[in-house]
Amino acid sequence: MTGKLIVVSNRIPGKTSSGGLVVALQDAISSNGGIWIGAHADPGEPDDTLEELGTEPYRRLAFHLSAEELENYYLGFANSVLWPLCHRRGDLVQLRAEYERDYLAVNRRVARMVAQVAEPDDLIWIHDYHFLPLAEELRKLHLSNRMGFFLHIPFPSLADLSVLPDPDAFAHWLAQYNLLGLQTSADVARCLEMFRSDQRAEFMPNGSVKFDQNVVAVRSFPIGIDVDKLIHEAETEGPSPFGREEPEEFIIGVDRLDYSKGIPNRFRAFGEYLDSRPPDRRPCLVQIAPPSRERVKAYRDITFELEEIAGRLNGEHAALDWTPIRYIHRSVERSRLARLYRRARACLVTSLADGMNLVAKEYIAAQDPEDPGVLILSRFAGAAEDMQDALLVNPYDTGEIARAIAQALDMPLAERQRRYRGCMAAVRDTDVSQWSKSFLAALRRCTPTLVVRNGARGSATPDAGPDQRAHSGDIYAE
Ligand code: ADQ
Repeated sequence: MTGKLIVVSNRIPGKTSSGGLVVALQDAISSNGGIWIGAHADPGEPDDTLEELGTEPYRRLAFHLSAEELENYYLGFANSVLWPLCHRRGDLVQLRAEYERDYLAVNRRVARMVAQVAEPDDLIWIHDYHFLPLAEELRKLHLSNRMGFFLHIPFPSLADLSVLPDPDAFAHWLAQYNLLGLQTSADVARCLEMFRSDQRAEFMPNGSVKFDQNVVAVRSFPIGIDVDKLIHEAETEGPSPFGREEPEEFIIGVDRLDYSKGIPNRFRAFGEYLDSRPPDRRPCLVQIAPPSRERVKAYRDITFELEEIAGRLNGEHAALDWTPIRYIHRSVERSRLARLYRRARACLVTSLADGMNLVAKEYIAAQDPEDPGVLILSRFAGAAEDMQDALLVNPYDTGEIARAIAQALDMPLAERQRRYRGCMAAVRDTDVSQWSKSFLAALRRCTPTLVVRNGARGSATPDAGPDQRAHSGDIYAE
């Protein structure tokens, strides 16, 4: 008998959220009185009170973060330590004692609030790097529930982890879950390498990891999108998303403005392509990049850098009736985005590191199968593991990206269709409802952790070994 599902993530869906992850979890969470717990959009008193945001179609409960917690836990430890560390940017890590202190304190407080609503048979599914130590804190409160964790961003390498003030804590936090879900098999390999190098860990015959007295299974669950919904949005006729200013031929880039997305190199590569293009070709790069985490310096720096590069390239190449880079520094509504994807001859995803990258999947799903555009995809995005039919590029090599742009714009129809079919099969295989179902099925198969009041504990996870690959949201790492 399984009780309700409790989902914990930093962001809590709004009343009318229709993102893929929200939709995918809706059924599981609405049945048996499920609950979604997350941070309130407004800062407030850091007490142990959960505010009810709504009960339909499931309960949404929010905790408030104080202004100081927002600074230290969210912008600090989560986004200025863990985010750069997991995206191979140790140079951007900002270590401050108060960041770590408040990260742990928020996790302790959230654990107390989860404990207020959790019953013994409930499944608890925790999302992302904001809550790595949450299971450990819940176990300290004697919760023996099945707990699963899904990391949306890349799993760090051992070398990256050594940047942390207490690298051993990372493995200990993760070992308190029953199931660890990662995006790709490369992430699973890095996670297992971490456990292999840790004397406290022991490998079980089924590949699960015994750590202290707990057993944790590590598996990849590549996340995806709500494929049919995206196809529907892309096929729905509507006015041109550009109004009267539709470019003849354009390439699209859609990202949160984040240094991990490799946007400066994308602009430089487009500049190199413009230098070498046939004179009669005047494509545009439409880059949509809403600001993100602007209070962190690294994010302000990249904003200036991009404005500078776009300004320079437009200055060099523009004509009175042609602006090569159209850089839109805000969000675009989803149905419009789907129509933009469909009209774009190519999509540029040039992440230097990326857990999955849903834009790559959205672009493919939005294409017209008879006349599809081409996905140019960084080898360092998790999506590349399954989407081998994309034009794969090294995002550090601007010459290679420039050549891929030329190849995409000149690609014969038959090759475009073949590549589209290969990518679309991967997009279908990892549909977000499949992703959430397989994660929850694997979590249900785990045996709950035994929590003994003197602190000793143990569990067993018989079926969820690391080799069984599940195939795959749309809550994303903000
Ligand atoms: P993100 O880093 O935010 O997510 P991504 O996977 O590309 O990256 O998801 C972004 C989502 O936001 C997509 O659905 C996209 O359409 C939407 N979006 C981005 N820019 C937008 C804009 N200007 N207007 C409207 N919508 C926009 C994190 C990880 C990823 C992982 C996801 C899900 O960093 O690697 O794929 O979580 O696990």
